[in-house]
Amino acid sequence: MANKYVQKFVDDAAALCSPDKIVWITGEEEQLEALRREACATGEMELLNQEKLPGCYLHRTAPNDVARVEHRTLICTSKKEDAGNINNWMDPKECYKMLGEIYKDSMKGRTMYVIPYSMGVIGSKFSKIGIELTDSIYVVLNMDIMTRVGNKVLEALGDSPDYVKGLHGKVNVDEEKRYICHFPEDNTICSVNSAYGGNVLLGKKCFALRIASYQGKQEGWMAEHMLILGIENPEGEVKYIAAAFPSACGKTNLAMLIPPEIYKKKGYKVWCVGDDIAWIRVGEDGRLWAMNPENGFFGVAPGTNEKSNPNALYTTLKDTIFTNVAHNTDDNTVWWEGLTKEKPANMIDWKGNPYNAESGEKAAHPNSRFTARAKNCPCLSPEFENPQGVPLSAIVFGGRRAKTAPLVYESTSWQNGVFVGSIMASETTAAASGAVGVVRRDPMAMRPFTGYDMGDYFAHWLEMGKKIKNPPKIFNVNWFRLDDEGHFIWPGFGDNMRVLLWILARCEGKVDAVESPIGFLPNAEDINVEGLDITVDTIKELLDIDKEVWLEEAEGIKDFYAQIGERVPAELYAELDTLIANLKK
Ligand code: OXD
Ligand code: MN
Repeated sequence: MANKYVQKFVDDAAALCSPDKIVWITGEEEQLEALRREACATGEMELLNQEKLPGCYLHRTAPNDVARVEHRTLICTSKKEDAGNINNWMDPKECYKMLGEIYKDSMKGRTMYVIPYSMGVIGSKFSKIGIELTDSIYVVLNMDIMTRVGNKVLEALGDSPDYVKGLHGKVNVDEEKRYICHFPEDNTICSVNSAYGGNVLLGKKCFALRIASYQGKQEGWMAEHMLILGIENPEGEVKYIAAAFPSACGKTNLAMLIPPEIYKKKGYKVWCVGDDIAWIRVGEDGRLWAMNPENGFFGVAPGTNEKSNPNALYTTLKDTIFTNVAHNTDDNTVWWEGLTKEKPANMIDWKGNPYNAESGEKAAHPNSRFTARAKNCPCLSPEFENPQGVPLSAIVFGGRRAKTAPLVYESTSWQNGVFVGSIMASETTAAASGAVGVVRRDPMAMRPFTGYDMGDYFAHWLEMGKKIKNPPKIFNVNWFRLDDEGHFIWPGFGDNMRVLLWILARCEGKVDAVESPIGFLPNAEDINVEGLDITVDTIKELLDIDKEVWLEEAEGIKDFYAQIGERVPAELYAELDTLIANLKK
């Protein structure tokens, strides 16, 4: 007998959407395999070359449905001011009414799947349970990779009402009626008219960030858009870092970093705990502990290759669902821009048409994805399944800045670190549509993912600081500084480890730093350049701070704080004043 609250949720949704059939996902391989076969029979997925890519499938979404839709993502709190100025808001009653009309009978002729899933190890007291109802097999199969699904989750839930409700309906994938709605006060998510991962795998951005950030505020913990990695030194000690970067700034690459030769030889290793989301709590030892609530990677395919991220590439070689990549029809495998220098001769593009290399079009969509199991990742941390998570030595913020931010700097306190996170920003690149070099403010990389007012979110960070006896140090990095010709100065990728090691040395009190108007900077000599073709002078250039540019930056921050509104804590305005005073000294 199912949990009565879950049963009611399923009954109510079925009465509204009128599916022909309801199927409960048990988590058993037999059931999942039957669904894979069904999806291949209907053309929803294609089975790829089972020798080269065992257990791998290709899926294409509708061309109008290839990315998250921030402008159609709503936070529906009873008071508008609780959602804040940065989120889109709708009155919950009005929103439920609007959605009811869209859902009405939308699953006629379809099956509704009931997916019980756990964010985090099943049964851990830090994990949380969700039930997603969906009319998409693709969603079921992706959720099976990204989360822990099935009967075991229902057993862990028992007769508790404490779970997050999620209702996803493809309806007719009409972009004019596409909405991703969150009701944080009801632990409810509704997603309609999309079948693209970020909008429909409700455990990910919708639950593990938007709803969970709200829960964390109520319950005294944090849900963050952060990767988690461990660095093991030659003595076998592992130190953990959580890092927040805006979407498309290389979180997956950093999380799966391969150490440069000089460190590998000495016995250093890097372990991936997570590449996108961290749930963070204060442990009994007064430190911060982080866990990755996900069970897989929903990574951007283009740009992933042998050099940029061999671990990710290896992870995708089995049990993976590829979405909107190109189909290499010569050997029934997949391809995307940046995978190899040479393009395969015969491809079907992401829209399903024969690819013409002369067209100048991309064969794979720039936001094409792989959904791959964490357990297939060669550098997955042995602590991945630890129900306690891992203790954090450092928190790192970062963005894509051509000039402003130095390679790395350290905040002067927790409060100053919260300020550093709150002023995070990234510049648009030529690769994205729109103007180049436009600054988008993205505090803690959470702009699209905070389920409540951004000012309250900053206050929550400050509040957490008061509860942490041994807080991690907070840093900011920028791998993307450009020279006057527009070339990246810092090599990036595996060499980012050199900066992470300086960060850990600071955490352990093993290295000095220099004071600057924005925080502590490394002595250039302390960033190891052995084996690189750059010199200490280049590091000096990377650490240079242009006070004029920073004063302009301070104006931008002031405007952004004003846009967030009244709830920006006074402590952060005080930090801004100190920054300006330091710059004018
Ligand atoms: C993601 C994102 O898909 O941040 O992880 O957009
Ligand atoms: Mn992300």
